[in-house]
Amino acid sequence: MGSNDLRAPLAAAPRFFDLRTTGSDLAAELSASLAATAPFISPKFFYDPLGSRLFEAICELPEYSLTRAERRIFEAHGDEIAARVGVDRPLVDLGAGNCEKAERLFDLLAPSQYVAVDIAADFLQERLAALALRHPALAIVGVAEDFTCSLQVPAAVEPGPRTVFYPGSSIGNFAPDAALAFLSRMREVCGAGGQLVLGADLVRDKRSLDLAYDDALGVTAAFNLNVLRNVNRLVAADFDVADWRHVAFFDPVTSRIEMHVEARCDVPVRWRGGERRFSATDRIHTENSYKYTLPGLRALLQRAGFTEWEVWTDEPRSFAVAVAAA
Ligand code: AVJ
Repeated sequence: MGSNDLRAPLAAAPRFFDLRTTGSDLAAELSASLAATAPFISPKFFYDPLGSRLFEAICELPEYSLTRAERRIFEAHGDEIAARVGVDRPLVDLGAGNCEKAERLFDLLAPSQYVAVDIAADFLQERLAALALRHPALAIVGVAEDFTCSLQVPAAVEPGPRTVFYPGSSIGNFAPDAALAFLSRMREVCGAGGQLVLGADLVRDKRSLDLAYDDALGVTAAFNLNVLRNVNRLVAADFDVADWRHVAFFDPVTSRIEMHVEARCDVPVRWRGGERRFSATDRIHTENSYKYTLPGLRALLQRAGFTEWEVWTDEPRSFAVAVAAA
């Protein structure tokens, strides 16, 4: 209609599937983990809307070099990576978050379909709507699910061979046995002839690893402590964030970063389904982030059944991107 007709190009709305377990399953899981002898909160509970944004802020921190290191590897070796991965395949992005990493690969990989999977349903849906406007010709599928429990792909996802994209060293959240099981499942999702594109943070000096998870601005502290607010919302708990402090360190023996929230004083906490008194210095374990060596990474891929792979690293060898054939 005349001069008002300045519309965005027509884009098919992303199809969206919510495969999350019910809220009551999550609440039961949380309640049990808070009551455990060694209390813990799964890192998947970080990603409420504020937590997703705090994680984006972490990726901008000078101390948290992972995201930039990975991006530089894709910039420097994109053509070689694309040559191994192949074009015109469905691209299954696990833990898609703001979808920026995958979007940077669209030109190289020319995916036949983009499948973004994440536990943060609202955040994902919002980012996919914006993505669809920038890529009106791309078929986009959003899947909200807790893929750490069970990775399912809806029937709307084109069959294999597929490219499974698991960047950012999120594999580090899994203990070695669970990482192996999860990689084996990713291999099935790839299908014969498909490829896994995996990012893994590498072991380096303890000081720089400690700082990456305990930055000077306290952004990681806010990200970690915000989990208590999400718990308050999910199980009607009465955590007061001010009673807790952020603790994060690299343990060279287990080769992992551990994050905890630590009670500053004696605090009683109640939630729907339980209650517990925490004493000063008691901790709740909120995250592990395993760091790999190159031989360790190759051994893991092999044990998960991948047949061939190629690994690229950045210059100080702080991060690795592997492309592995299913
Ligand atoms: C999203 C799991 C890769 O372990 O580095 C960042 C999450 N935690 N800072 C990581 C995180 C604290 C991140 N992963």
